[in-house]
Parts: sequence; structure tokens; C-alpha cells
Amino acid sequence: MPEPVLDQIESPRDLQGLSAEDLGRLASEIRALITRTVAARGGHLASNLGVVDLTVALHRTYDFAHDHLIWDVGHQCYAHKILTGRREAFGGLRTAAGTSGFPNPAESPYDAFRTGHAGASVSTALGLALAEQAARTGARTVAVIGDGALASGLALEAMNHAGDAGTDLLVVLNDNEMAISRTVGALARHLTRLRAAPAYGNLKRDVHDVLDHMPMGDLLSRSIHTFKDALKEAVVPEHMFERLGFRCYGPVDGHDIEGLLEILGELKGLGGPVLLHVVTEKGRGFRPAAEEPEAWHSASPFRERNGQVLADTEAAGRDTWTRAALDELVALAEADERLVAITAAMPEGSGLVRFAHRHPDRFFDVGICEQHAVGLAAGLARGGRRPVVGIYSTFLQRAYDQLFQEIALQGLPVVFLVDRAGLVGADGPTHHGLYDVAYFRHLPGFTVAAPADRGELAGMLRLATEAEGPWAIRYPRDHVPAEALTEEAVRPGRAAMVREGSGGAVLALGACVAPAIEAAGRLVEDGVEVAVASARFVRPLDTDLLANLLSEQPWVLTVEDAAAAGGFGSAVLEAAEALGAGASKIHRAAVGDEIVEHDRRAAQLAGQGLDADGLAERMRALAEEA
Ligand SMILES: Cc1ncc(C[n+]2csc(CCOP(=O)(O)OP(=O)(O)O)c2C)c(N)n1
Repeated sequence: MPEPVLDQIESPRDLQGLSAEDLGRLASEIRALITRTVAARGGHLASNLGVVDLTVALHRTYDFAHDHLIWDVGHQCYAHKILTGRREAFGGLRTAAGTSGFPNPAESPYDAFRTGHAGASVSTALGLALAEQAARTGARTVAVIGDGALASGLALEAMNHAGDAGTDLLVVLNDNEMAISRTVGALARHLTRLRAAPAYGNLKRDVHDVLDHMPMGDLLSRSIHTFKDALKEAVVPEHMFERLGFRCYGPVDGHDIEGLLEILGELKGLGGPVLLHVVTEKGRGFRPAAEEPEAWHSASPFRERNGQVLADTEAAGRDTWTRAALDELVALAEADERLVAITAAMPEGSGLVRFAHRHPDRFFDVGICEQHAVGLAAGLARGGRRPVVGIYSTFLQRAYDQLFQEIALQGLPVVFLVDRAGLVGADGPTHHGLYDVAYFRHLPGFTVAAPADRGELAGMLRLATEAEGPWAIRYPRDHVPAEALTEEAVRPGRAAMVREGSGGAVLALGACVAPAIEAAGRLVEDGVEVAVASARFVRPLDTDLLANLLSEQPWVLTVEDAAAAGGFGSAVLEAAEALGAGASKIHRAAVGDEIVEHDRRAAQLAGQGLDADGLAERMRALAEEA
């Protein structure tokens, strides 16, 4: 067995001495390492396997210790991490001891930004390019963006600017015809037409065509007209970004390392905004992922041998919140023809794929366009439909203004199923859903709810789809409690007592009710009976219940899986102040004012004192002080 090429790579500079054959072997070794690691740790598989050759070619062509490489989203940066000195830490991918699943400058100077949301790469790359241009450093900037992310508003805003600014910038369009699901929209169709164009795959041939079509025998002009000059004419004139000021090349085969090196080498010499359209295959090299790239976009741990996903024993028999919400929604949609569902490129993650199968004519996947998703919902609602937007808390941040302008200000009946609300585990800080309570609760007219169990979820969803104004229902990336915590029917703005006691009270929000009940149970040994209520609503808040608790209990602890600032506990404090009663009795458990790094969700909750152990400790301390 020859020594692995990867063993010779300490930094990208070590790529310089390698032959074309060695580069090919290196790419295979990296693919194997990625597959092995994701099989053990979980992570983004299909996109990463697709960009290995491109990553090798980029690092061989540029010196990103000096130049800049920005990965859009950043979920496809594994080969980049392996090549930039993080091979060992990569073994602990997405665990507290290992590298994160996204770029992070704290890990390496080869990462310019912490990223995780789609569509930002061209903006940040253009900013860097403008700064480098002003400083005359000669550093070059490259952004790699997928065909899914390119259709996001932010990316198009940046392309619009870059095409006009004329700054040196290479945008590599990594076209694999997929976002997480198949890429949707008119831009995707445009790219399909370009892929089918005869120019596919051979930029060099195009350049020679240009040379060959020069006046025959005109040797002088032929010799002046070099390859580089001809390159300027070998653009793809019908490319929409060509019309917007980019010089566009390709499509080229993103798995032909030699071809990529040749093209990148030539393009490196060009000034101004350049777009290279590269075609790659998601899941390349691992058959299950190549055959089903959607299922393997983000993988749970699996058996490398056959791709069999390993069962999550802890969750056995329990539904995720996503699954439970979709069960209810699909049932409601049978009875209410007005219900329509919208996703921004997350049909699988949001669970709405089940709605889509049942009611394809009432389902809209708008691509990675959260702002548009919310605007579209407003229009549909104004037109008499009842839109339900299934979206992650973190991605809805993109559409904050639409929540105000298009929804709240109009008072339109749109339901937001705010998934992955709270700490999300291994995806880490870019993906935590910590701010939705704060960004919803000041919007006039919104009802903001969080279920503690399945019954509450069903009751809330029914009320929300019947309501005359906007609703948000938040739930975490977790499993629904196996048993009902309360039987009491859900009524707007009303909390529910789930445990009686007079030694203090916990007012818990949503999924925090279950650990609060468990913690209260532990205090019985200490002779303290703590009352627990499921708050159910952040807005409107149950001020009657709050007034009772403040008059009857020695202390009230609010608990939420959300940022403390502006969160549920803040709402309770404000309400207590307005009531003129007992604000000093209120204590808050919430996620602190800090970045919570990637880890298991259970560990993150424990780190914030939000698990049963942490809450029991907090309650014990409050009971002792009282
Ligand atoms: C603003 C935002 N919305 C949604 C997502 C979830 N997401 C992560 S990767 C991805 C697909 C990206 O597709 P593409 O840009 O084509 O890259 P590929 O995975 O195909 O390489 C999506 C929708 C996100 N990261 N950011």
C-alpha cells in the first residue's frame, strides 16, 4: 500500500508538489475520511462529498493564507478543514472536543467568517475584495456558492452590486441541481438550460474555437491574440449574470481536477467580477448519498458499510416536535381547504414534505428565500387563504421586517410554525433558535405560543388556524414528551397549572415544562412542594395567573429555552411591573448573553442550567433563600 497522500499534507501549501495523479488520490482519501467521520458523528455529507475536487483545485491554485475563500453557508467546508490543518480535530466533528461543522475563524485563519446561513458569501467576499483593493494588497477573493443559495435575495443583491462595482472577484457557482431538496425556481431552470448547452465541459475547447474563428492566415493577430485574450471572448453570453456585468464561464466538470486547475489558473489572471459555473454531483463517491442526496444532505450516524442509519435509542418510540406538528397540520388541512403551506427550501426539515404529498396544489417551496416566504404568506392570506409557514427560528431572522411590515401591520392571519426554537445541538451557534421569542413578542397583534406536550401543540395549532390574526408556535429540535403533562384545553392567553405547591412556583415555557416538573419532583425529598405552570403563551401573557402566583408564592422562576434578553422572563417582569406587584420575586432561567458552542443539545441545556438537574439546583437555592 502506498503511503496516503493525505499524510503529506500539513497545510494547503503542501499541495504544490503533487502530481495530477496524487491530487486525484488525495481527493479520494478525503472523501473516505469525510464519509468515515460523518458515519461516526453525523453531519453534512452529500454536499461535502461533492466539492472535494473543487476544494483541492482551489487550494492548489490560490494561497488562501493570503487570498480569501468564502464558502456560502459553510456546510460544505469539510475538505477545506481537512486541508487547512484541522484533520485531527475533524475526527471529533460537531462534538465539543472537535471541530465545528461550519467555518470559524477561531479554528483557523483560513476561515474568514463564522457562517451557517445561506446566501451571504458574495456580500462578504465583495466587502473583503473592496477592502483588499483599497489596501492594494493584491489578495484575491473567491466565493463558492451553491445553485440553491444563489437564488436567495441576499446573494442576488450582492451579485447586483458586484456586477456593477467591477471589483476583482471570483464567484464559483457550485451547481449540483440540489439545495437540500431539488433546487426550485426560474434561476434553477436557467442553469439547467446552460448545463445542456453544447459548451458544457470544455472551456479550453471554447477558447480554441475563438482562436480558430479568427481570420485564417492572420498569424500576427493570432499570436497577439493569446489564450488569455481569447478567454475574454469565451464567455457564456446567454448567462444571466453576463448581462449583469460578470464574465461567465462554464459549465465545467467539477470532478475533473486537472481541468479545474487549468481553468482556475487562467481565470486567476482576469480582473473584474468573474463567475465560473462548475457542475458537481452531490454525494460523489458514496453510493447511498449519490443516489439519494436529499436524505444524505445532513446525516445522522450510520453504518459506513451499507449506509444504514443507526437508531437513536434515547428517542425510541417518541415523535419529534416536527413530526407531531405535521400530524396535526395535515389533519387540519383535510377539513380546511383554505390551509396552504409554505417552506423556504426546507420541505424535509420542516416536515412539510408530508403536507406536500397530500396537497401538492396547496404547497409552496420558494427556495432559500425566507423574506419572500413571509411576503408570499401575506398575499395568500389577503387573498383568503390560511398560510402556514414552516420555518426554523434561526432562518426566520432573515424575514424580521416582513413579520412586522407585511404581517403584523396588516394583522393578517398567518401561522408560523417556528421549528428548531431553542438550542439545537451539533449545528451550533449559527443555527440556535434563541431570538424568536424576542423578535415576535413586541410585534403588535401576534399571538406567541409554545406547547409543553402534544395536546397543547394540537390545541394551539387548531386555534391558530382558526384565528383572525397572526400566530407563532415555537418548538425545539427535540422529542415530544411521551406522556401528556396537562389535560386542560388550550385557551388563548391562558396558562395551565400542571403541579400544585406553595413553596415557590415555576412558570415554564413550552418544552421547558417537562424538566421543570422533573426538577420539582426532586425537591419533594427536601420537603418543598413547588408549583409548576405551563405558560403556553408568551403573548398575550396570562396576567391573572401571574398575579396569583406573585401574591401567593414566595418566588416565581421563569424558564425558557431562548435568549434571556427580551425573552419570556422579560415579558413576565414587564407584566409584573405593570401589575405593580412583586417583580422582585421573579427570577429567570434562560440562555445567557453568550455564544453557545456546538455540542449535544442535552449538554447545551445543562450548561445553561435548563435541564432537570440545573433547575432543581436553582429551585433549591430559591427555596433556601425564601
Ligand atoms: C438562510 C438559510 N436558509 C436555509 C438554510 C438551510 N440550508 C442549509 S444548506 C441548504 C441548501 C444549500 O443549497 P446550495 O446552496 O445549492 O448548496 P449545496 O448544499 O447544494 O452545496 C439549505 C437550504 C440555511 N443554511 N440558511
